Amino acid sequence: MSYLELGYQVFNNVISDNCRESAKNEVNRIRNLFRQDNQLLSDYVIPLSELPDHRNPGADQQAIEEEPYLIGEPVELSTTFATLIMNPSLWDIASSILGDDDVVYHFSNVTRKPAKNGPSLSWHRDFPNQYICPEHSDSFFRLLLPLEGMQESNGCTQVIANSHTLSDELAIREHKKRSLDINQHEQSISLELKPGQAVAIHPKLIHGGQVNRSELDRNLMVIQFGLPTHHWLYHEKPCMLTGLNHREILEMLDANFNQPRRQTKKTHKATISKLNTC
Ligand SMILES: O=C(O)CCC(=O)C(=O)O
Repeated sequence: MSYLELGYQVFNNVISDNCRESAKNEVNRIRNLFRQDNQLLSDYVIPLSELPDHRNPGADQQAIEEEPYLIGEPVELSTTFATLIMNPSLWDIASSILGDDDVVYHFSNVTRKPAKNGPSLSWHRDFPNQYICPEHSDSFFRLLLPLEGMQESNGCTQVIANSHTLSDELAIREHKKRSLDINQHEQSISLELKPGQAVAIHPKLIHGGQVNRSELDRNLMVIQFGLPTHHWLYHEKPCMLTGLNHREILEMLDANFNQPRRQTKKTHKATISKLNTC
């Protein structure tokens, strides 16, 4: 069964082991840099310690103090991530899910559940979201790409199958009422993925996840793709690549990473050059 029927679809052999390992090393490098100087990365990193206590019961408070939970726009921090999102297999998946060759990048992040202290994630839909959200749910989706195997024990993403079939209007009304039924937990499906696999999630599919108290990290690359549109419910301050297609991103990366003084956003210039020379 496919994306439209179930609300999610798993893809095999999406990225190579090399690419995954490089991305994992970069996550560790960014993590270490954040621990040394969290001001340098404060535009990009949300630490675990900022999450509400109920999401991480019993976590070691000292360990989570300077531990990144979310690394926003890793593509602006590291050429490894910029290279990763340019992988043609990701764009092929985006085209097949959205039913069009003309697809654009919205944003990405790495959502982390570090070994022993990884937090849970409340049930939610990505439509509507208050970050980058087109007016219609059928014009975007998120691709979840784990950087290591993800199982129930290390806090894999969980979904409520078929919960995406309501209308956009109803999804917006439910979001306003905050009325997601948490008993749906009993019907959840754990998306256990092997290294190299990825899963496309429908924006209206309810998803969440449990804490990670295992010895294994779980680092999940989340990438939102969409169809070109001018109709938005929300559109936060975009990343420098937001709204660009594959060719335009290549041009932008060439301009920014090869000649950073010419076009890189002023606020990010120092960070990018520091990270790239580490
Ligand atoms: O961290 C996860 O398991 C899923 C991430 C997620 O829910 C999202 O990006 O919408």
